[in-house]
Amino acid sequence: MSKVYFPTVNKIAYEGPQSTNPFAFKYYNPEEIVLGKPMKEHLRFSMAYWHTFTYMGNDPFGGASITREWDGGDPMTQAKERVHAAFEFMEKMGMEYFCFHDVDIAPRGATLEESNRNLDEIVDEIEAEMKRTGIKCLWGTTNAFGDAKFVHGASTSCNATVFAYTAAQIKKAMEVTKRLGGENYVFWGGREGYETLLNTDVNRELDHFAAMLKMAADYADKIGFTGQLMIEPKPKEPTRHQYDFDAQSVIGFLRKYGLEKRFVLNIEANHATLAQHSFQHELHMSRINGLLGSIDANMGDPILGWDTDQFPTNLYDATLCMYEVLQQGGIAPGGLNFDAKVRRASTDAEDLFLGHIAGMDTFARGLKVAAKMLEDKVFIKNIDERYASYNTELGATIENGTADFESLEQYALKNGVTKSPSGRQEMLESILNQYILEA
Ligand code: XUL
Ligand code: CO
Repeated sequence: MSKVYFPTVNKIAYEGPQSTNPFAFKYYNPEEIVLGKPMKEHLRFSMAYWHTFTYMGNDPFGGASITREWDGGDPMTQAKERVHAAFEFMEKMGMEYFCFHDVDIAPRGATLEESNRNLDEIVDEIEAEMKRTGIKCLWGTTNAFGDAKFVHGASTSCNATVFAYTAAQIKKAMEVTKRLGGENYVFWGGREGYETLLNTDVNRELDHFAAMLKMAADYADKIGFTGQLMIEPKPKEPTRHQYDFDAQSVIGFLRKYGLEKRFVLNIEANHATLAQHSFQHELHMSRINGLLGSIDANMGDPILGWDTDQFPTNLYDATLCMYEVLQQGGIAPGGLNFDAKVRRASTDAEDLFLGHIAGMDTFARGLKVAAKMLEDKVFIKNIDERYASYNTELGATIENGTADFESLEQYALKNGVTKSPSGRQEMLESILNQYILEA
């Protein structure tokens, strides 16, 4: 019998909304059918290896505040303990996916070769645990931002040897993700941005960034990695100006370099709010461009205003997120990855469970509300009516490209402008409330 890391917690079961047991789901009922498929297939929840298994409570003003059962020992022993603790955790949570950076699972070595060897050894352990439990890999990624060599960026560094090292690191992480059957691979440009234009050639850096992505896509094809490749937008942190600012900037960048057929977007709630957007805005912009690939489900704090990566408990955001997902026909092969960490003062191992339960219940409820809103077509009907003037003869000529300035001038001179319909925003927000409360 191997070591048990969470002896005080049993498998988390669905007990329903009346339950007062903190270690039970109130809304997440994995097998419950919503719009023809089980909840768990809609939601595809994933654990973020970094926040759950490597975050020790550090913040800019203080060091570790948390100690874990798997801490201590040499880095490789600790990494192996983490694997076993992580799979025990996911089994108890009933989570079927995880996401990882290369350095979350295995310690960086003194050389690239040593780092790669460490990875291979840990991946053996992960593979065995995946086989034992049936848990799968949603996505892998590379941490090309933490180490000092990435001080000026990775593929956008002014230093070509850093570019080469980044390529090597991505190459290995892609191979590992493929080996683990990862369904996606993510690029978050941790330091791909700039601090001051006084020392930066943005044009050149963007060309380099695109070159790296093109090589990554080519390598994926070469090794037969068929998962989705995804870019995760974020406007700032750590750099003042991240190149992947938001969904629309990334879409423009992908189109400029002809990469839009190979990359989709991984949208994170807290990154959306850092860009002064709503979570739904970023999801919507990605979706209507056919580029919504996956979701980092967390939330920020409007008072603090930085990337706090909290477990999502906002029912409005979760509902509107699932509303976008349902309108797209699902999120697979992406999923909902909890890129979220417990608060620095939530120091018990139990808090890891309670945080995930809170997030899973919130999205389960959001899913059910969104499904009902969609079924009833409440908002859709209203939107259709709002644009009804485009269904007239005049509107049709504008939409089908047969109108020109002369024909429109003629129309305006003859007919003037009719009264526009009311936006009815207050009524619609109140209907949304009604669905959240009653659905
Ligand atoms: C950082 C962030 C990352 C990515 C993966 O803000 O969200 O954890 O999700 O590198
Ligand atoms: Co993220």
